[in-house]
Amino acid sequence: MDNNCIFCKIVKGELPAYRVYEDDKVLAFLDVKPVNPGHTLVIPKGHYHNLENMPEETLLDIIKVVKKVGNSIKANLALGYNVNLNNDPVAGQEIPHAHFHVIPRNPEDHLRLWPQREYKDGEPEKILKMIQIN
Ligand code: DGP
Repeated sequence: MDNNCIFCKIVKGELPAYRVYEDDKVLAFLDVKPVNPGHTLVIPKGHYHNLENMPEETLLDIIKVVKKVGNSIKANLALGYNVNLNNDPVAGQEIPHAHFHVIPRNPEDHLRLWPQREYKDGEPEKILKMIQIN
């Protein structure tokens, strides 16, 4: 737990939240500024900054809850959903307590996500050398 962390305060019940699901390790609650209604954040109850800091068992606990939330959204609210984790400030992470966004999607939301681009000649090979895992 981090006493200055908003999400830790939500876990402890010191700040209010609309709780979609919780168990002893994971909490899912409505995002206060939803992309679409039902936009849910799934967080570990323990304080971890980002994906790399989280133990694999914790990640497994969380992804199971992401699936539960996704199932409920698809059964009751939307045709599908996006799962997103903004990892680090440069990627848009504002709250330094790792969280998955589960965002309900319907055709009429007209949301267009990623702008896309083409690779230049030789670029994929160069990038692959940088990030390939051996
Ligand atoms: P990110 O940019 O990935 O760190 O997303 C943070 C999300 O958290 C953002 O969509 C808004 C949401 N949020 C921030 N503060 C609160 C809060 O106090 N309560 C709730 N329910 N959501 C919050």
